[in-house]
Amino acid sequence: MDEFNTEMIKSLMQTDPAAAAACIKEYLEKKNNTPLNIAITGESGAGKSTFINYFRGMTNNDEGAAPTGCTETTFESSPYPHPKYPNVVLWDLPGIGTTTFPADEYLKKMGFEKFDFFIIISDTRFRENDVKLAKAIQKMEKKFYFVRSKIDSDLQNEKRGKKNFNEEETLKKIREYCIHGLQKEGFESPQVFLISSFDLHLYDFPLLHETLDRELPEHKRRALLMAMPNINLEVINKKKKSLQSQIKYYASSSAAGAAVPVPGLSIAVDLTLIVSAITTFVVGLRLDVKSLRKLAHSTGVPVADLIEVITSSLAAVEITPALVMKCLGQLGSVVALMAGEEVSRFIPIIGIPLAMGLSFAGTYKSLNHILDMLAEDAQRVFKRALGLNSSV
Ligand SMILES: Nc1nc2c(ncn2[C@@H]2O[C@H](COP(=O)(O)OP(=O)(O)O)[C@@H](O)[C@H]2O)c(=O)[nH]1
Ligand SMILES: [Mg+2]
Repeated sequence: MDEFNTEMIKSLMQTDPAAAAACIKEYLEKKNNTPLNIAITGESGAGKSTFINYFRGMTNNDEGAAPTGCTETTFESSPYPHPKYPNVVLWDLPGIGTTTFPADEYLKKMGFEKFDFFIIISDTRFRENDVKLAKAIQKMEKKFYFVRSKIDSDLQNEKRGKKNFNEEETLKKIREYCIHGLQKEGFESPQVFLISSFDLHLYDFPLLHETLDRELPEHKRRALLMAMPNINLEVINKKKKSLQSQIKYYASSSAAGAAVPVPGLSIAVDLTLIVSAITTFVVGLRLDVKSLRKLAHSTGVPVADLIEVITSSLAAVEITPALVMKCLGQLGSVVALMAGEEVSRFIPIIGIPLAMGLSFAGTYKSLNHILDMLAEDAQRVFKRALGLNSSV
């Protein structure tokens, strides 16, 4: 089902709650698996593969990383799915300069239709090939974004040679130089994003995310957001809000497919669904063990220091039904089962019978409470990681 079919769910809830639960689950799964295909193009050595790796929360040396620092020999695009969100795929395109194709031919060979947008990377000013490509992409009614890479090394070089080095001014100079070059090639008011793939939280990468977020179709935004590294507190907060908006579905499905009575909640809920909801939160907020280890590695902050600031018992561990049972049991007394405003509004819409409604409200409140705790943990981890070292 593409859209949430409230009427169908409502009648199913009365006749066959388990089928209703399955339907809601399918809806959630589909919504969480929206494909997003991002094409990364630019000349050989521009930093495409490195960007693809760091965007996916990897380093150039990780298993499954796109090979870097090599001469491009094959004329093929390679897909690199995000390790946590395989619906989000970054495509490593060969530099158009390594071929003899004109831009439109190149795009056809790359299968341009499947891409949601293009990122054109250059580690210097944009060259003729980049411009031809951008114009061809425009003609095919697709979006493109100019990214100027390796800003960290520009800044370092500039610092070395100058007494009164000013970062802001240097950035402005590079930006203007790129924009000016593009204007000469016939782009009226081009936008250029300055980035360092090793430090995605710095320079213009956050702005690139904001821009993409604004220009992508509604249903694709979530896919991009969840795949984004935690570059700032705002992204963490947006992830929280996005996860929050799905809790009502988890809760209604869990109540409808009721199975296990949880101590303290005094009503039956489907624990596997709650486990899966919490796992989604933990992974989305990058509080799983693997993400924390990677963060520790890239920032040089020991993983124990990151774990130290975590207060919830659900982060940095494997989420099991037993653990969730324990946590919900403890929450049972804390979280009132009284339905909040959003809860009472949602229950009649979806047609949940009263007894289930109680369990819905319990699950809803508990999941909200858990998400709040996890989002706070994610913010603390972010601050702790950034406090001592600047790279994320
Ligand atoms: N300092 C710095 N070096 C980078 C950055 N991105 C890529 N590189 C280096 O530039 C070289 C070429 O990068 P690569 O990703 O292989 O470029 P590709 O040929 O476009 O895929 C490698 O040695 C990278 O380590 C960056 O943001 N900063
Ligand atoms: Mg490459």
